[in-house]
Amino acid sequence: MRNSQLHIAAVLVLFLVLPAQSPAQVGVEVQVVEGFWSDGQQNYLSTTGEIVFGIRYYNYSDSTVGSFRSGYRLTATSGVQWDHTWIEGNDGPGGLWHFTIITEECLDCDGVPPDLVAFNAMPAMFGGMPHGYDEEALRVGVVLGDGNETLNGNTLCIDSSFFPPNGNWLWSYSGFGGSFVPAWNGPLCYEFRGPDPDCCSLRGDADGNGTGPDIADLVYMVAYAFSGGPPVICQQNADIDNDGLLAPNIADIVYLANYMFDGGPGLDPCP
Ligand SMILES: [Ca+2]
Ligand SMILES: [Ca+2]
Ligand SMILES: [Ca+2]
Repeated sequence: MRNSQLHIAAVLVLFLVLPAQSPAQVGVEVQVVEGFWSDGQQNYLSTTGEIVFGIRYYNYSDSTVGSFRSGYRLTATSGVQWDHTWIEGNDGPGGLWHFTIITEECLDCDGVPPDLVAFNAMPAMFGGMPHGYDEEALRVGVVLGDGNETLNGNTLCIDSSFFPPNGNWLWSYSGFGGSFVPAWNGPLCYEFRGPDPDCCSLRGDADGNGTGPDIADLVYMVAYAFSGGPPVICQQNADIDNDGLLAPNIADIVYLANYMFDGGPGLDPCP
C-alpha cells in the first residue's frame, strides 16, 4: 500500500473512531414563556398577572452531570419594577428525581431589578443527571401585580448569573469528567406591552376567525393553556368571563365550556 493510501486509511479510521462533537451536549435553555400574548405578528409580555419562564436542562454528553449550581438574573429597562420574583424546581417524576438536595433560593426577589434567584442540586442514588436527561427542571416566575402601566413598552431580560458563595460565574457543572460550562440560550429579552383595549370584536372568538364561540375556539384556548399552543390575538375576545385578567385562563375555559355544554351564563358583549 502506498503512503498516501495509508494516510487516507488512517484518517478514515480516526473519523470513524472519534465521536462526533456537538457544541450543545450539556445545556440549559428557556423553553417556555407563559404570559405572552400576540398582536398577530409578534409576542409580547403581558403587563398584568405573572410571567413564568420554564427552564430546560439537558445532558447528551457521555458524562453524568453529578451536581450543578446555577443562578438567574432578571433585569429590566431602567425604572421598571414588579411585585416579586420566585423560583421552583420540578422535583416530581420526570423532573429532578435524580437529585436529592435541591436548593431553590431567592437571593433578591423584591421586584426592583435586578432580581436574583439560585438553584443548587446534588446527585441522588441514581447518580445525577444521566445521559439523555432532558426536562423542564426549573421555573422562574415574575409576579407583576395588577395593571402596571409603567411596564408598557419596556423590556424584561433573563440571564444566567453569579451563584454565591463560591463565586462561580455563569454556569458551573461538575460531572464525573470534571467541570464544564453548559450551553445557555440567553440572555433573552422580551417587551412588555399592554393588550390593545379596543381589539374586542366578538367575545369568545379566541382563534380570531371571526365566528364563535364554538368548539374550535374552546380547543384553541385549551391548547394555549395546557399544551403550548399559540397565544390569542385579542385578549378581550378570549376573556370569556370579562374579569380583565390575562386571557384565556382556566376560569375562561371553564366559563366557556359551561356556557356551551351546560346552559351556563352567556358572554358579555364587547364594549
Ligand atoms: Ca432586586
Ligand atoms: Ca372563532
Ligand atoms: Ca378572564
